[in-house]
Parts: sequence; structure tokens; C-alpha cells
Amino acid sequence: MSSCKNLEGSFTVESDSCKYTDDAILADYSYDTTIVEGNVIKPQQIKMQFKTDRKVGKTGVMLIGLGGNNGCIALLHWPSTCVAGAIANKLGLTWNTKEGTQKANYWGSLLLSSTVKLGNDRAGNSVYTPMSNMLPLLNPNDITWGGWDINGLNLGEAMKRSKVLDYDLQTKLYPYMKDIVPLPSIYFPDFIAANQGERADNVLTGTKQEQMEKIRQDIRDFKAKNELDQVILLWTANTERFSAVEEGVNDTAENMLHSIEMGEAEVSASTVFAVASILEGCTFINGSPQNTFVPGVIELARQKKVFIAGDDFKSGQTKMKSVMVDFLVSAGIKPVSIVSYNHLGNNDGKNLSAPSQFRSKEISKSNVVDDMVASNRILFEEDEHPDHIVVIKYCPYVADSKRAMDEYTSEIFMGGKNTIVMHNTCEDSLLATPLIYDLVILGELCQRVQVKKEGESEWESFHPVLSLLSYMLKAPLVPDGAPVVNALFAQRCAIVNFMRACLGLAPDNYMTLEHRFE
Ligand code: NAI
Ligand code: DG6
Repeated sequence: MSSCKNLEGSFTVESDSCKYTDDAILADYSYDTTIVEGNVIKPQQIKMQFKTDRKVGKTGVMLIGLGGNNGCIALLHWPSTCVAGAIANKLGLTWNTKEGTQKANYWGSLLLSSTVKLGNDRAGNSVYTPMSNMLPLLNPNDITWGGWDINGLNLGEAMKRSKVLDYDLQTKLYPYMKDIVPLPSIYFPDFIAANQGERADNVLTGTKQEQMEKIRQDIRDFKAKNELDQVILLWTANTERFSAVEEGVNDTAENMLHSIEMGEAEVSASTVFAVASILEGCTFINGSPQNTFVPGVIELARQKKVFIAGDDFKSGQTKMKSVMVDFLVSAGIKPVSIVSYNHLGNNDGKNLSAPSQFRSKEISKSNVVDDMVASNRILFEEDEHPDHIVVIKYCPYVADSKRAMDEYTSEIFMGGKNTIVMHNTCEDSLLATPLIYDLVILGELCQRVQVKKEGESEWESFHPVLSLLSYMLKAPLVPDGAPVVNALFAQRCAIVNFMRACLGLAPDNYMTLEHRFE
């Protein structure tokens, strides 16, 4: 009887298709796809080579929203990097809870805490390895963190305010956090809820252009001071309202830059950060739902060949939804009504209690089932959708412990109905923060991978819109014309099979034929 085994330590691939040099992993790969032309199906094979640089440069991450719940908790492991030798994980930082002693971990991070099936051993056991062993990856303990917040509270106090971590852990981290103060940030009150005004005591002044230049200078200073090879920016600040996309304002790269110069009102703070980041050659990731990436920003990213990814961390309810609806539709069951309530009492909930900020979140939470519904014309007519309602209420008492309640009603065999109800009490920021690590680590890896198709001489990088990061995002931004995939396991497969491709390994096809015939 075979079972699952976990490989201990690292591994090497022994194959003519995979070559390790001092600098890179070079892999020959056959990308097998299927082209459908009318009613004719044509298998297609593209031979290509993957090159993965093995050296992970010294990396800094600058968070916008550093003093927020996700922002300051992301630094949980930071004391490790700013205080020589005091690495939380290496030290095995522990703290007391009412259940006993707890140890620092990265649970909830796909890259740091999940495993990937490599293959089978000779006895037929499935052999797994940590995903982080697949390729050389950025170690989060080696990241230098920094960033901005419109609130100037030091991170020790911000951590206390967030009411997320256990008291004993807060006490242990406080000495490392108390002297860290976020850089002053861009504050355009029109874009976030009026109830955030009281937080805004650490803000830049001057024209939009001057503020953008200051952010660019901050990035350069941070890079120089910490002797970094690269910096990645990630927006984990308040959800903004959507920006209107207007001709002449933000529709092209040129208009975008001109609008910032002219102080155009419709340019949001997150967009100014994204533009600053792109101009500094730094990957920019958006963890919130608003349309930071207006067409002008996307064009600018393409022109400058800088990576962008978004939008909105996919943590609890939506992750579940992108599993549940995939299951239902792919099982031939027709979901007809999806109703999602949330109440939460953290500052995110407070900001989302304003209508236009709620609307941004409603949009990103609602589109998540579209691809699955559209995939099955047996169940759904063209343009037919399940009723899909999203409600979010602010209830201060529950703080970061969000309640998410979902009801899925489906039509089943012979007119029957099937209703599934879920109640999820989740610590919102403890689900979201590991996604920050994943987005940064995967984004960084994408910077080091290039492909060359057979017959071509030039190595090609990823498209600047990094859709491979979709797994972590509620409303994945994809290159123009590319399909949006929301189904969670399809998103995961894309990451795993991409990593396998970088090693010249075929995708895991789950056929396990070796066990199906005598
Ligand atoms: P939070 O409200 O605790 O933190 C946001 C921080 O951003 C605050 O400290 C605020 O002062 C700061 N801020 C606002 N505007 C800013 C600006 N222009 N520049 C710099 N800082 C600014 O929110 P939380 O819980 O950390 O969430 C952050 C974002 O991530 C929100 O947009 C939220 O919707 C999104 N998100 C959160 C998830 C979660 O589970 N916590 C999951 C999915 C998305
Ligand atoms: C209410 O749902 C507040 C939101 O900010 C969410 O907490 C956050 O977007 C996470 O949502 P989900 O659907 O990914 O769990």
C-alpha cells in the first residue's frame, strides 16, 4: 500500500532537459496545448527553454499602509532582519497563549507552508517537497522592510492598536517595533472614507508631481541606505474609491504622467505610488480592490518593462468561494444564489462602511465566479449568472475577527435544491498577511525567469502584468485579451506547473496510470 512521503532537504533534477550552472537553471520544455478551431481540435507543441537566475538579490519591500493591520503584522518576522542575528524564525521566537506555547510560523503562505508533489518513489509512494524548495526563492527572513503610512504612529503602538497578535507576542516584539515610524505618505481625502481623516497626521504636502518625486526619492534612499539590489512596492493601505477612467486623463501613459504634473483631481494616491514605483523600476503590487492600474499605468508599465500585479488580497471568504463555485459548476451542479455577509470591526471595516469604498470591495468580491459560470453552457445560458450579493457591515466590537457568512443555493437533479451555509470566524489580518509574503516572493521569482522559444535568439521576460500571482488576488489583473482565471486550484496548478517547467518537468497530470492498470 503506497502513501505520501515528504522529501527531506533540497533536490536536483537529473535529466538532459535540465542543466544547473553557477548562475542559472536552464530547462528545455515542451509546452503542449490544444487549439480549437471551430469544431476541429489541434494539439500544439511549442518547444522552449526556461532560464531561472539562481541568485536572489538583496531585496527590500516597501509597504504603503505600513501602520495598518496587515502592514505592521507583515513585519512580524522583521525584527529578525533589522536587528543583527535576531531572526524570529532562526531564534525560534515563542510566546505564551492560553493554549500553551506558540512558535513563529508562516502558515497560510502558499509558498512557505504548502507542499508540491514531485513524483513517486519506486515503491509507488507519492513524494512531496515544500513549494519553497522547488526553485531558489527570496527568503522572507532576508527582506528589508520599510514603507509609508498617513498615520505616524510607531509600529509598536500600531501593532497594539491592531489587536491582532497575542499579548505575549506583542510584548516580545514591541522593543523591535517601537522605533520604527512610517514615512509620511500621500493623502488625497477624496479617495478614502471621511472617517479616516483622524488618522491622517503623517502626510506629504506639495503638488501631486512633488509628492510623487518625494516617493521616488524615498525609494532611492531606502535602496541606497540598505544596500539593496531591488525594491518591491506593495499597496496594503486603505481601499480607495474607483477612479474614473477618462480620455486625456489616465487613458495613456503620456496622459497619466501629464495629469500628475497638472495635479489632476482624478489621480488617486495609489496610482501616484504605482507610477513612482514604475518610474523607479520597482515591481508594484496592489493588495486592495480599487483600479489603481488605470490604462495609463498599465501602458507605462509596459513601456518601462516593470512588473505590476493586483488587485485585492484573496484571503478567506473569496478563496473559499473560488473553490466552492468551481466544485459546484464542475460537478454539474448549478449555483443560482450566492449571498455573502461580512461583519468586521477593524479599520478596514470602518473605511469600507463608506459607500464608494464599499463599492470597490463589492466589485472585487463579486466578479470572482464569472469564469466558472461561463465555462458551463449546459447549466448557464449565455449571460446568465447566479444572483450574487455581497454585504459588509462595520461592527467595532469584533475587531479583526471578521465573521463571514455565506449561503450557496444550487439547483440539482430533477429540480431539487441544495443549500450550503458556511460561517467563518477568521482573523482577517492573519489570513491576509501571509499573502503579502507570497506576492512578494512570487513576484520576485518572476523577475528572474526568462523564456526563449525554439528558433528565437532573444530571451523574453514575463508580460509586465503578472497574472501568475492570481492565486493571491480576488480580482486578478491579466494582460489585455488574456482570460481571467479565478478558480483557486487552476491558479495553484499554474504556479506549480510553471515551477516544474523551470526544471524541465512535465506538469502533474493526476492520471497516476501506473496505479490504474494491472
Ligand atoms: P488598515 O485600515 O488596518 O490599514 C490601512 C493603513 O493604510 C492604515 O494604517 C492607514 O492609515 C493607511 N493609509 C491609508 N491611506 C494611505 C495612503 N495614501 N498612504 C499610506 N498609508 C495609507 O487595513 P488592513 O486590514 O491592513 O487592510 C489593508 C488593505 O488590504 C485594505 O484595502 C483592505 O481592504 C485590503 N485587504 C485586506 C484583507 C484582510 O484580510 N485584512 C484582505 C483583502 C484585502
Ligand atoms: C470585508 O469582507 C472586509 C474585506 O476587506 C475583507 O476582509 C477582505 O477583502 C478579505 O475578503 P475575502 O473575501 O478575501 O475573505
